[in-house]
Amino acid sequence: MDLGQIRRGVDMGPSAMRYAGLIEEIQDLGFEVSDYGDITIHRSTTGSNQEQKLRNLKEIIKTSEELCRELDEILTKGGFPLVLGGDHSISIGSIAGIKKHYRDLGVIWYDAHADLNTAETSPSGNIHGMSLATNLGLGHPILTKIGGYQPKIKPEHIVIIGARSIDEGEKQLIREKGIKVYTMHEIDRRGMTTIMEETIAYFKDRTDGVHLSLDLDAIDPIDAPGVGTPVLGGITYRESHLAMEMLAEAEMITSAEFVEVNPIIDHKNQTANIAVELVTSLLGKKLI
Ligand code: 6HN
Ligand code: MN
Ligand code: MN
Ligand code: MN
Repeated sequence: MDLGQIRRGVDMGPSAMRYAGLIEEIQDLGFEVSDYGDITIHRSTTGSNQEQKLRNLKEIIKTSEELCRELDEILTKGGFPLVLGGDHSISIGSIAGIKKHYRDLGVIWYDAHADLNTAETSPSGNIHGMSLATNLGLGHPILTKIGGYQPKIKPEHIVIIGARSIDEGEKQLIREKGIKVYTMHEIDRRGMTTIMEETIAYFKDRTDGVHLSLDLDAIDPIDAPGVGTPVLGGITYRESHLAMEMLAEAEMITSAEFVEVNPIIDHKNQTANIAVELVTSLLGKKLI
């Protein structure tokens, strides 16, 4: 889906990751893979595109409800859901389906942005910048109630990692709700090892499952250029592998999504390749 923002192409992200060998790489690790295929997106050619404050709201709701049902089904069958984006608005549907299976779901939001806007604070009207707020139960009720309930996530069950572009309204919300954020400043200053150790310890006693929502724009655009909203000064390629490897070692992650890969902007599928590599590190691939 690419309806959560304006730049076209991010709906091709899942194909790019499949072409980069995602399924084969996961199978090589010894897992059985069921590819549920793509969800059909109903892009309206008229009408709701004109909605400035919540662009493509109706279509995003439809897609989110469907994604929610599919993830509910995968978890009921005992699978590990791995969701491929698409822009970050897909996390509204994915977390709606996943949270049904946990009492206290933790979320790691690995992103250059906080995605904590609502229609009132958003500078763009793009719903991908509102997805974490929606999961907190903030914003338009038709969005926050996907799956028939809200909120999905408590503020104390969120850790944001890699943030470096946060809007004024989002800063206010972070302070107000006391959301844990490791900005690039903390990562530079204290190192990824410490940040991941703290994140893992933080979730250990608080949650009964942890979802990783990884926006490829968390990574520096030098390494991951194929994203719609690049921000200079990001997490390095190697730091990102380290983060995934530490999560794998902690056996903490119960579901994941990799979003915002845009092949039109990418160089030779580099960003999709990195996404696939990070998936394999998250699933336990070791260097030796
Ligand atoms: N993403 N904060 C900006 C906005 O429009 O709300 C950018 C959001 C980017 C969202 O990367 O998932
Ligand atoms: Mn391969
Ligand atoms: Mn995001
Ligand atoms: Mn982002």
